[in-house]
Amino acid sequence: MKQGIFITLEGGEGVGKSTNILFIKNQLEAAGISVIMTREPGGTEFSEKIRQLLLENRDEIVTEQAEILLMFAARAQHIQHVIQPALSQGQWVLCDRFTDSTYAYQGGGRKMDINMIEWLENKIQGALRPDLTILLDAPVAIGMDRANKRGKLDRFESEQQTFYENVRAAYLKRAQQKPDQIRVINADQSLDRVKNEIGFEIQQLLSRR
Ligand code: Z5A
Repeated sequence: MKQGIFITLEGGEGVGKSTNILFIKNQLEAAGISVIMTREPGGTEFSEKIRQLLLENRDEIVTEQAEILLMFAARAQHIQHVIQPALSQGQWVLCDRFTDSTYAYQGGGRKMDINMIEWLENKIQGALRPDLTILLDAPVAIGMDRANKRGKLDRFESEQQTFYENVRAAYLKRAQQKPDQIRVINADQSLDRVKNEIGFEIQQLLSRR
């Protein structure tokens, strides 16, 4: 059976990943494609528990080493139990965040060693990489403002603006390094325009299929 296609959505907080993922799912289904929608950290019962651990505000400081290992622990479960089986059955997988988030948040935001991230990526994922990544990009203040309007902030959302500037810069650098995989969409425009641009990228992918 033909292997499915792996699409990821990336970007800083509040850029519109959750809003646009459903739009992509509908577009793919309209083209007759069977697709599953999932997210990171999370996607399995066990990984969702790790997500809770990672996002909850707590008094004990979570070390960056503990944080990155938990991200990859959740990812290992997710790949083994959800992503890989779906792709092997020919289903397309649409994932809200994946390893480019690790490069951006732990690499860019926390300044962790990129070689270590690469090492973990190779060990945990083997050859698995997204076929297409939609990177929603907006000035940090815009995303923070959208997230703030939602109310209580989680452990990541409580980070300072500089952290998010570094996350954004790391994402844009990655997009430059991986132009075949990562498509940057300006998320600082009306939702209709964002959807149009995402729709175009998905059409391109469908036409290459
Ligand atoms: N993390 C990590 O550090 N390392 C990793 O390896 C992984 C993750 C995988 C959880 O992610 C955290 O985990 C994340 C990084 C870290 N922390 N942060 N920040 P998450 O995906 O659950 O958290 P999030 O990015 O904060 O999600 P979010 O705030 O829900 O963002 P979003 O999904 O991109 O935004 P949204 O909910 O679709 O939109 C936000 C609001 O803006 C909403 O009211 C929309 O209606 C509105 N919106 C969206 N687009 C527009 C436009 N174009 N115009 C106007 N308004 C808009």
